[in-house]
Amino acid sequence: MGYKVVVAGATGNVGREMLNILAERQFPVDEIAVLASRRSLGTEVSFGERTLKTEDLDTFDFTGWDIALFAIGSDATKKYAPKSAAAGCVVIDNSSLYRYDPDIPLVVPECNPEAVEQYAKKNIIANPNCSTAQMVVALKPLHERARIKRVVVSTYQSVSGSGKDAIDELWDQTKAQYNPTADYERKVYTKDIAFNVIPHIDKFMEDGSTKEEWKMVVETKKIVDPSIKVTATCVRVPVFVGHSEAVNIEFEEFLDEDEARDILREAPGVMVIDKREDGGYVTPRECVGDYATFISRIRQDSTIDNGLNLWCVSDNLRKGAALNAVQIAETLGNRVLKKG
Ligand code: 11C
Repeated sequence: MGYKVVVAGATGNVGREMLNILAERQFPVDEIAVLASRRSLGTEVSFGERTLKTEDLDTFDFTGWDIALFAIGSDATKKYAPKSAAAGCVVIDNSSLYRYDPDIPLVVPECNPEAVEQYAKKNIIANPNCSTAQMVVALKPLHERARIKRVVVSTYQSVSGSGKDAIDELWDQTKAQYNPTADYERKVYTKDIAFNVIPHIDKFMEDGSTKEEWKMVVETKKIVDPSIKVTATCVRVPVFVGHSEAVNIEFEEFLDEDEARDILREAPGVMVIDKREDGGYVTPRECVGDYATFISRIRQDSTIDNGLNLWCVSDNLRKGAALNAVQIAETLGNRVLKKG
């Protein structure tokens, strides 16, 4: 016996990936419902070999369904997640709405799988921000060995993190550079994204940081260890899919770069590609469609006693969103619901 699964926001980038990954990983699905807002109603989406028609999120009755994967943004989540949770259908939510609620677990299954067991307080489990998810997969095994004190991270985030309109904006602006008669309008970003980089993701906070940077700080603490200090600079780059991060880590104990490489080679969800030669590292184009978080450029930071640098790349729509959500569903199934 399997699960009755709902995917809300099934026509978006992340919703479609959720369906792909449920099918690819053969998640035990007995029945599936794909939900969309009224404006996308009737749109067809693929689930393995099947084509499914979307149903209306607004009128859907969650009673009798087991798990709902939500990829609909915070405002819609606020309206529909409590409906699902109250009907007994556990929500795994990709928005930021519930991540910081102490009664709601924030889970990356490679790091804190046991946290799913806290789901019942509100029948909701939160999925982290994409830039946090890939970083903590690398941090957690290193923290277990040498205790991380502080992380300094700079991100290079793809436009797919801002949704489909941002993908179109990069595409249109890029074409317009070579065709002076082509016109484009800036809709998503406040500066040009083609042939440029923008040090601004999400809204500005009072202290001058952005909400994306704040999320990396707060979510790393909640998932790995509240004692870890994180400082982040998040930057949008003209890449379609795949977020990259340059991560500097200061440990309490000395950790040799070779040992760190060995630890990461054994770590779940991590693939080390670190050859110290031309091309012996991973770039975002190579990680698209993959499940792993790729780690390259592992090296000692000789400016401090116990420091390492590394380069971390992952498919932000997969590990950063849809894959992690499906892994949470798998973990919930294996540890708690136990069907399938
Ligand atoms: C970006 N990380 O790349 C964002 C997208 O909190 O789930 C995901 C925002 C979130 O723009």
